[in-house]
Amino acid sequence: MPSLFDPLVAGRLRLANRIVLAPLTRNRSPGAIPGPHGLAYYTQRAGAGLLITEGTAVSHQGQGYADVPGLYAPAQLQAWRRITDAVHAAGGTIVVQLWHVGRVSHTSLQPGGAAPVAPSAVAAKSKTVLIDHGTANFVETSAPRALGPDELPGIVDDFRRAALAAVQEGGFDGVEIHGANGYLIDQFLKRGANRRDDAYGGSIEHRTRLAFEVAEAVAGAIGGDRTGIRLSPVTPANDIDDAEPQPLFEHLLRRLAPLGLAFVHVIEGATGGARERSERPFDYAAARRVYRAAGGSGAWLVNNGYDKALAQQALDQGADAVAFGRLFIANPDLVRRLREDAPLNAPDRSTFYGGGAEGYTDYPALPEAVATA
Ligand code: 8OZ
Repeated sequence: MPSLFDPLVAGRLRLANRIVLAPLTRNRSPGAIPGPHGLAYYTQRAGAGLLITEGTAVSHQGQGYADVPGLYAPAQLQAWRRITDAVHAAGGTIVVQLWHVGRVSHTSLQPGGAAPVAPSAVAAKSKTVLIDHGTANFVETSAPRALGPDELPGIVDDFRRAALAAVQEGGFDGVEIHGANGYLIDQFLKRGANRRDDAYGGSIEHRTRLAFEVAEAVAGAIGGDRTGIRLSPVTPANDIDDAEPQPLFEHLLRRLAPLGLAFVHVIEGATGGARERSERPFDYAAARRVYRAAGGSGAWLVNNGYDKALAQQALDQGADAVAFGRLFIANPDLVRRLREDAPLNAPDRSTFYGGGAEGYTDYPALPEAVATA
């Protein structure tokens, strides 16, 4: 059985170990341009086998939070390029998370102050973050309008174009499609948000269409072997729900299998919360078997509330790598700390969203080992 510290080949990605930086929204990119401290933040964490960036909007319409970065303007791509160059110089591998929030947005963040877009005109009972004079405030999301069928090719194309720009101009090693946590792709997947009766709503086949078309377009543009996707079968995040997640996600995984993706990244349970939801049971091992039986060879990456022991147990049970969020916020040298069973810094929630270097790049690494003569 591999250990967390063994290397992993995931498609075209070469991971030095199986400890992954989870994608983490930090709201420190004013003007949607990766901010001044992002370079240090990612470079400090380059010891991870793989760094997955924070959610990064594929289009202005895909924006739903204050001060999160994008991939749709030259200045954004240039700022990312400086970060990816620094991560590569530090020996790291980095993919960008492609994000369209759908209905989890606010008119003040949308082009022309328009309503956010969604599969159906059903508001999410959830909040987003706006920043006012440097202070992060949680506000209700705005009522969305339903996307017309003629608009969906454009959204698929936004993901494709962003993926291509990410690797060609941003210097990324690949991308992760954000298909999780109640954002646009997850909104199409799940009945709670998708009330459509066209080719993108209703049956499981129809509800998985957008996720598949995005994955197919991105894989077609940059190669499946440097494309991953993040899924959260049962999370209630952003007011998302589906009463029958098992057949839904097994169908999606069967469709994704032939694309030759580098990895499938699964959030187990409620994002950032309970790993089991008794009201929404899900058999992750069965889903993985379905994916493998359909020929899916992508690395199986798991996430949510892992510590070292639980992570090693996941590898023993067939996962290929484990993504850490909160532990990686507070411990830039998490790989070393886990290897040495060193004490861990505790994350400070009050600096998760917005602000500057504090709580972002100032968590200390362990001192360098003193050479003994
Ligand atoms: C926390 C705050 C804002 C956004 C996600 C991108 O849940 C997010 C997110 C998390 O995937």
